Amino acid sequence: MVIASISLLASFLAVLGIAVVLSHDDLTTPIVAFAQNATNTIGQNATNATATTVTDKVQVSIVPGASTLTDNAYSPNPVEITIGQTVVWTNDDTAFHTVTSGTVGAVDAGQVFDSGLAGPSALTSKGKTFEHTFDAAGEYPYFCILHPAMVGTVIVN
Ligand SMILES: [Cu+2]
Repeated sequence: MVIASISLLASFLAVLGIAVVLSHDDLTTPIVAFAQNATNTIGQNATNATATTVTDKVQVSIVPGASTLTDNAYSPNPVEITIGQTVVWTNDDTAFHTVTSGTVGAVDAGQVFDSGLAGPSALTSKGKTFEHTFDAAGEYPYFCILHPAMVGTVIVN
């Protein structure tokens, strides 16, 4: 009953903004809380660093029904970026597509970048992504191997 009364009194004083230290053990509580805040701050900084990286990525969608579209199959098109940025293509269609550098039938097609017809970067189904980082200025035409009418351009400034 006495302990309960002390707790009640402490609560009442706490409301008034008066700190009451009931025992030595209570002194450790604020120290632990401070340590947790420090950890959280470090964690948030790490998250911010990741967020900065994300802004260096520019999204391009392979739109639904892309197979029968031409220069509207990739959106936006053209996509304009700056040197060092990464274009991330996402297949938002249900069909299999590619993102292949160059022009249809050119000997150097696919040499700069190519999501390909097999392997982990292949845009075989909806939701799959392929990315390429551009380190030199210029205009980069690209197309879909499976639907050669699908064409796009990346402009790197
Ligand atoms: Cu295609």
